[in-house]
Amino acid sequence: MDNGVRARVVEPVPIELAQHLLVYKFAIDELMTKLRILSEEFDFVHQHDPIEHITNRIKRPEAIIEKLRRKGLEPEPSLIAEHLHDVAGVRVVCPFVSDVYRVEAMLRRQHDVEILRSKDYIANPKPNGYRSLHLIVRIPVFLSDRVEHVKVEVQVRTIAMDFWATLEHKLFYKFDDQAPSDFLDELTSTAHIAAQLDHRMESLHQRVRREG
Ligand code: 0O2
Repeated sequence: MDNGVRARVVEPVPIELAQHLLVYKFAIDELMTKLRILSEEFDFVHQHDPIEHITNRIKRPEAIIEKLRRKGLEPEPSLIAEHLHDVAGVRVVCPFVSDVYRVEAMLRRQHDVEILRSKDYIANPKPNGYRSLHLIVRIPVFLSDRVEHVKVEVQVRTIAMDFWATLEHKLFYKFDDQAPSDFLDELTSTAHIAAQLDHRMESLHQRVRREG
């Protein structure tokens, strides 16, 4: 039926793929537990919790298939582990910029967490002003008959960075990648304000630690 509305074709998700994604859920569960322990223990010892909140997501099977196709690959479960590193995603939101690096350092000290890649968009923000610390980590998941080493993308950012990125994502997608340049300039300018806010809050935080 052609009624002028373009239908979205939804491909069925192969059972094999759905089953394959289970291990990414387990990797997220393991990492969430590690991060919760670090948060609680650091708070107990230092009376400061470096983690405000943590969220996670597993990439939708349709998005996985689409990303593999974009890379010129067949949607084979066996290709996912090698070619995609953001199937499992964990986002750690911290109060202050120093906490972002503290969380990174604590993860690096865990012997069973391999840091495969680190992209510091705080030291080097994206041209649109996006800031966050991105880590690709690999952790062992102990299954009934084997151990799988699973990649997880960890984004660590402050509340201000998260505020900006969440709203930028909402606003930008309204334009379907065709946002006017003055709109983009204004968004970038708000990112600079968020960065200044982080800087000032960090100064206050350091002052409280010295004088408090
Ligand atoms: P979602 O739904 O958050 O997963 P690759 O992942 O290898 O294809 P690259 O360049 O290595 O691409 O990834 P990058 O840029 O290090 O990180 C991609 C993710 O960071 C994005 O995931 C977003 O979550 C976040 N991100 C990167 N740039 C921006 C930005 O300008 N604005 C916002 N709001 N978020 C950003 P996805 O896959 O886009 O979506």
